[in-house]
Amino acid sequence: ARIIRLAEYTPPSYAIDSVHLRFDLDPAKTRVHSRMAVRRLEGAAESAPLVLDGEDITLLTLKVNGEFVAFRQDGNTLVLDKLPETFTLEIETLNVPQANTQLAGLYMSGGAFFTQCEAEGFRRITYWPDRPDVMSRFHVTLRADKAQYPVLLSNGNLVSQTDLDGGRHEAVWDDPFPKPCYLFALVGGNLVCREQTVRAASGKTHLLQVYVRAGDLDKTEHAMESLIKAIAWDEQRFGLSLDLDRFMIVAVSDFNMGAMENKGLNIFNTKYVLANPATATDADYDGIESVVGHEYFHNWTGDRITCRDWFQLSLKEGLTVFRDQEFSQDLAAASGGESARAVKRIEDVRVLRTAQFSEDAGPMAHPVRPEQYQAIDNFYTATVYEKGAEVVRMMQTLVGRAGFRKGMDLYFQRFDGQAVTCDDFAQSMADANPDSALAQHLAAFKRWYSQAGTPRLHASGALDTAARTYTLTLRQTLPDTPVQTGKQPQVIPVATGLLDARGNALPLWLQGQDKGTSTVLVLTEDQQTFVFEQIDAHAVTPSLLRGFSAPVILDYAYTDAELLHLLAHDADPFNRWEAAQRLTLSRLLAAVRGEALNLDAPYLDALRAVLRDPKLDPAFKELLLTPPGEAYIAEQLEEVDPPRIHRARQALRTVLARELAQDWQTLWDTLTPEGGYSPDFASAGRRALRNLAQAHLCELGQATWLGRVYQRVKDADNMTDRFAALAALVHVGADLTKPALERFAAQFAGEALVMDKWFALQASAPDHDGQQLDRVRALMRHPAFSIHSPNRARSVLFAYCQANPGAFHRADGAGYAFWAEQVQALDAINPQVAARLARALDRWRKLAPAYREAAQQALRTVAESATLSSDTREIIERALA
Ligand code: BAL
Ligand code: ZN
Repeated sequence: ARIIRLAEYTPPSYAIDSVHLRFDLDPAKTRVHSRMAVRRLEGAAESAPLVLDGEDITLLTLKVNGEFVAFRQDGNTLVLDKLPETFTLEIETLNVPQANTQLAGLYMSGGAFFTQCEAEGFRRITYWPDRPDVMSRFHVTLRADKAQYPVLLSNGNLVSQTDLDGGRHEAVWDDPFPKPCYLFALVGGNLVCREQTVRAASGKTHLLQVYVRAGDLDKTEHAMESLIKAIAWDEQRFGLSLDLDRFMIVAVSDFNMGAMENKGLNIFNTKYVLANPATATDADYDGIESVVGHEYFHNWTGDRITCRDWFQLSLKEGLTVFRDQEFSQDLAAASGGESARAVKRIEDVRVLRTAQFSEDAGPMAHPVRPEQYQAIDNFYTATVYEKGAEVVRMMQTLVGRAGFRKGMDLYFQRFDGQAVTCDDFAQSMADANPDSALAQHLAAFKRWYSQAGTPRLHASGALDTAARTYTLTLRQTLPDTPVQTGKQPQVIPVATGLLDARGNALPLWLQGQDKGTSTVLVLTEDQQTFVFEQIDAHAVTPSLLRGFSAPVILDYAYTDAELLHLLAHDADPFNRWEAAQRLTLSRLLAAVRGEALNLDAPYLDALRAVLRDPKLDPAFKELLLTPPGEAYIAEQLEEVDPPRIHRARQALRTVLARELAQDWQTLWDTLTPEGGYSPDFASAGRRALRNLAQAHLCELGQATWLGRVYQRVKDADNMTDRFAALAALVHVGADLTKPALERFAAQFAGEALVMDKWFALQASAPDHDGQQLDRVRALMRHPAFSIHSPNRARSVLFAYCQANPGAFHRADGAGYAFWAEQVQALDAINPQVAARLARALDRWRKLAPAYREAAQQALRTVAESATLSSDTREIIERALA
């Protein structure tokens, strides 16, 4: 397949200033007529050809200024030569939406029409220069049978709706903002909507709509509330107002991604829209709030200012993830105080360290701004999104919140309405804050965009009581990654505090300056020392990288005593959590190495003290008592035996269940619900901790507990508690598991999202008896399973191959053979989803030999299949390279 390189970027030769699109929608034959006003751009040669992309569509007619003209076909592109400076280009194509199983372009779901155009779906609708730096005014006419498709939506404002002959009708939409084609969307179907008019701070009123299938309207309140909060937050925090009269969200059950920020017409996976207490968990409520926020925030960071090319994807994604993280933190803090902010931060860092750090250490390692790709869909990654967000967060750390706002203002002042680059964003931040460390070290800072790999931050400290100094030495190393070696130092902000022996925060003096009790040290060289003065202490424990101030691996030789000290006293809640994680991790790693699991009294006492501390949030306690995940543990090892990791982690849970049994019981008794279900931060935290207690109590295997939990599956008044109870039974593999699962399935057979959870829970269950793969195969034979539905495929295949390492990795290779089968089966249907599943073997080289050989064999099997998509081929080739 062709490799696309950033270094080969050239600007477009032609602009399409406006386009009139007309769709005659029909599942079997949709005609798409497109009339474009085209203009040769300044700087382009008179002989410059116009290159149009197209894929899986039939060209019916092509006219320039009303005349049929000759054109060349080059693979999937049409090339037009000898063009006038300005002209009208008319193209008619035929689409077959019902045959579109890739869910990119125009497709059907549940008898309705939907589109997904990012990144390169528009070319599956009509011929077009499918690149984000071609921005056009879209005017769209939709025609369809009125009875079957009463709702016809596109971007922007509704101009007219008219009945046509033959039971058809027409809707005309006009989007006042020029946009790249990846932001185009249409929806046609039998949908209902919740709507609300809101008045923004600017005084303007806006119509907000959330469209769903009939029967789901009672699950739209939270999405609507989240949207309203997002609008208010963006005005308040960034001075960015909604620029459209109407803003629509449409839910669809078959969707490759989470959601899509099409201008004024966001299309969402139902998973991120639909919620009521009976069907959605607290995590679902949180996910909806953050994804609704995310897509809404794209309206400015993505839609008003978009990417020049797809290498710049993090320009909009890293920034928008940062914005949605800040939104969730601000909302949590508004109801749960500052410690709620820390809880959100910990949750985000957990995702980053699990998904992104492993990506950065594996065959798919790529910079936040990748330099090459075969299939851009493969680069919607944790690196571009989550590490990209960390890069933006470090900018905020270096210039301060107010400085960051100034940088955002300058960015919009300079680039509103344009398609730009990551450099443009960083330059705006630096220029708005000329005295900042960011401006001073901009070139070095921007290596975060160009260098792949997770930096290691090596720290060591020396106390000199005679000189009253504490000298902290920081050194950074950056590993080689595929195709990148010999890296340069990056700019690493290290938020730091120092604790004395009693746990008090020491005043920080650096070069005669008073830095309070927490300061950001900025490491810009390979190695630097920072000398804290006026230190009056006999012992100093450094609290480093507070709030996880940079996406690095911190190497500091903490003793257990120091970690227990930080866990007990650190003013930074993130580092209290981190200290507990480190204490737990070192015990787990010893167990994985084969040592007896030793949960010593000081460690257990520290955990008990946390559980009993009335000042700590339940949500924080829950995070602190949850051991690092299996994938994260695996990353700490040179050679990985996944079932062994699973057993070690399970053994730890069992000991924690036993040793802290009284505390779990107390938590269970005292964290009883207060009033009816509400997804707010405090209530969700109480449920999370109570359900963690319940899971541990079930580990003890007492019949009374298992019976009580079975009863909760039957009568819990909300899905969070019901599902936690079911999960506890599945996890321990109790006799009651089977009836509980059956009862649950009977009750929620009509709720697709709940059934996704039911499938995923079983597919990710521990392999108690060596039969787990057979159970997964049985799940695939369930009448409600369909590999065509991405959510359902993810709920079984991904839950087993990616989220269940202890069961998936088998020395006999049966898990890998299953994976190979499913990757190939999915690839023929939906390459984007298949390529994601393909990544389950990213880290095969780290596996212990028996697994490794079997995994390599499975990878080779997939590599040898003749019909592989470029999406999946790229992943497999990189894994084997
Ligand atoms: N732009 C693709 C989906 C998202 O990141 O919002
Ligand atoms: Zn996004």
